[in-house]
Amino acid sequence: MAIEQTLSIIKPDAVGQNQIGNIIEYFERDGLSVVAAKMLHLTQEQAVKFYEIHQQRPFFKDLVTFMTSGPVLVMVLEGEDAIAKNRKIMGATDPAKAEKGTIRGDFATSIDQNAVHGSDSKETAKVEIAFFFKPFEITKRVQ
Ligand code: IDP
Ligand code: MG
Repeated sequence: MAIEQTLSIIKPDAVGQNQIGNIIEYFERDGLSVVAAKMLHLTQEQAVKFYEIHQQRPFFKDLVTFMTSGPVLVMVLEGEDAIAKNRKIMGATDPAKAEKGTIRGDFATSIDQNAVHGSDSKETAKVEIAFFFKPFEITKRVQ
């Protein structure tokens, strides 16, 4: 295992429910650290580009509408095995299948309004981090 960075987004449903602090606690509790963060209200163009891999899926239009419906918190999380660890902390895409104690199990209300996004591989983490952050915006933690 190695120290990795991954992209996390707290989605408009969870931001709207004032759950930012509670959700970040799940990451920190499991050893992930926030090394970059910004609050954004995604434009239609940004959401389409970010999710372009899903362009052909039936839910694409709804996904873009949802992701542009309110502000999001975009973060880079760092830690041991961060990409897989973040996915584990998030829980399954469909909150009905997500275990209690995972973010989606505890905060998500439906498969489309599912509280958080997380990169799913080393390659996507790299691309997704670069989508939102310039290198100088990502900090080095001293511990
Ligand atoms: P992930 O977020 O767990 O990586 P993906 O399959 O990459 O899941 O899907 C991206 C996002 O698209 C999901 O988080 C969810 O918001 C939405 N989504 C995925 N599958 C469905 C679906 O069947 N209906 C509605 N929305 C979906
Ligand atoms: Mg995904």
